[in-house]
Amino acid sequence: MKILVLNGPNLNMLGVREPHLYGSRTYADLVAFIGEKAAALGVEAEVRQTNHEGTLVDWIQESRGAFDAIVLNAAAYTHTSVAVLDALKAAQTPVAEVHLTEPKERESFRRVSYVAMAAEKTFSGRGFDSYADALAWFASKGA
Ligand code: DHK
Repeated sequence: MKILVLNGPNLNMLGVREPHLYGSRTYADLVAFIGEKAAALGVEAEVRQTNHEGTLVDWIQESRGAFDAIVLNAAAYTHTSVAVLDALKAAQTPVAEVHLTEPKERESFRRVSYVAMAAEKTFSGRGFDSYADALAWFASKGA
C-alpha cells in the first residue's frame, strides 16, 4: 500500500515553533518517525511538506491513481482552504486528516475544518502518534 503523507505550512518549523504546543522534536524527526512506523506496518509512505496552498492542491490532484491513501495535515489551510477541499473531492483518494494538537480545543477559528468535510477520519491531539494512528488505520482497513 502506498500512502502519501502531506504536511502544510509551518510544519517545517517543528521544534522551533511554539514548542509548548507542537513539542521540541523537529520536522526531520517527524519524517523519520513516519518512516519507521510505515516500515513496521508494511506500508510505503512518501512524506512531503509545503508552505504553499497551490502546491498542496497539485500534490492532492496527482495522488489520484498513484497512491492508495493520503494522510493530510494541512495545518492552517485546514481551516481556510476550499481549494484543498475541492482537490480532495476531485482526486477521490481516501484521506485521513491528522493534527499534532487538538484544534477544537484551541482558538475558535480552528474549529472549522474543510479537510474533515472530505476525510474519512480525523486523528488529532496525539503529537507524532496522530500520524502513526492514521497509518495504522489505513494499514488495518486496506485503504
Ligand atoms: C498545525 C497547524 O499549523 C495549525 O494551523 C492547525 C495543526 C493545527 C496541528 O495541530 O498539527 O490549527
